[in-house]
Amino acid sequence: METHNEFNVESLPQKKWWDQRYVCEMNGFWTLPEFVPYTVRVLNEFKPLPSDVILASFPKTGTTWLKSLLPSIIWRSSKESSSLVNHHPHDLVRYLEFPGSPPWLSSSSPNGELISSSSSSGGNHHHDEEITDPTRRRIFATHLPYQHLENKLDANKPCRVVYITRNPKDTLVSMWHFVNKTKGPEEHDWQLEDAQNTFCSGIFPFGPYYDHVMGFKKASLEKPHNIFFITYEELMTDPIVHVKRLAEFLGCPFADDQEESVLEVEKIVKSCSFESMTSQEVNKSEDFTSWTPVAYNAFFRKGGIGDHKNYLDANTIKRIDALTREKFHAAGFMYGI
Ligand code: PAP
Repeated sequence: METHNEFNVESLPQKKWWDQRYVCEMNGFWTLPEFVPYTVRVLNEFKPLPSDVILASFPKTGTTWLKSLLPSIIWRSSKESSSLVNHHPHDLVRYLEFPGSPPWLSSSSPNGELISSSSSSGGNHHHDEEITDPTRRRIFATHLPYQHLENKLDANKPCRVVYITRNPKDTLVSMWHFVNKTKGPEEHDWQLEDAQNTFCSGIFPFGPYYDHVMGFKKASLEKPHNIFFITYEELMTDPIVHVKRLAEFLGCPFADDQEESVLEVEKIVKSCSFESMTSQEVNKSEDFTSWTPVAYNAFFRKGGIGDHKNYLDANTIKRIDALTREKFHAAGFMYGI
């Protein structure tokens, strides 16, 4: 039976994570205060359909990439195939818990594929075009931890979950860049040293990172038919193999060894690559998204493996690696160093 969750921001423990920004604790995980009521709505009201696909991730671990790949794989036979030329991936796949009307209730797009971004500052981009095919499978995204969603994902006929993670040091560096790029003009820079401290302490939006990853990792081992676990590094090293695996897991496999389907997979991988995505006008746009005051182009920076080496000093790497050994390796997950 579902439990009813009652949280209100004032009653939750709060801690500063940077400058004047605070996070509050909900059952062992930290979130932004403005997300609390929307998170409560997800926990109390969202009922996944067995056909739903939920992309789960800790921030900065490959969400945008999978928000391109999943629609390209799942909706590939739809007449209104969602064009990555016209749509920013974050408009194609909405977060469940972000401020705004819940995507599963969207009336203008019954499947929650797309929002209207009429509140964005520019009017010339196509990212506010509507997709109206109601027969399409719904795809949602979330940064919520497995520990919060467990009841929903354990339903009688569970939906499918794809979880992506990324090595902790690149995740931290990516988040540090993102915050400094998107902060308000009145806010101080987020110093890298502060970013490291909050990352390691777990007092970080959606943190602790390690508990987030381990929640989905363990669940994926217990329920491999429902939870697909992949790393950013695996996907980058062998995208063709993993796109095929994803399609199989999602119940929409590509035909075996037929030239046409080989070309189709290659086309999807290419169109979702960092190079292709960053060449699209919609992804270069400095307009703000309608669901968070962040420019569309902020979700693309460098896109690669190992950029932390250009930013973190030896002591920081040692500190994070020690934590990785303690949290991942000791639990049998040999990843992240
Ligand atoms: P989010 O949680 O805010 O949605 P998310 O998409 O998970 O962010 O992470 C952004 C990172 O993915 C950025 O990494 P970087 O800072 O190290 O560069 C971004 O560049 C990278 N990224 C976005 N799209 C792609 C892509 N198509 N292929 C590879 N990496 C990508």
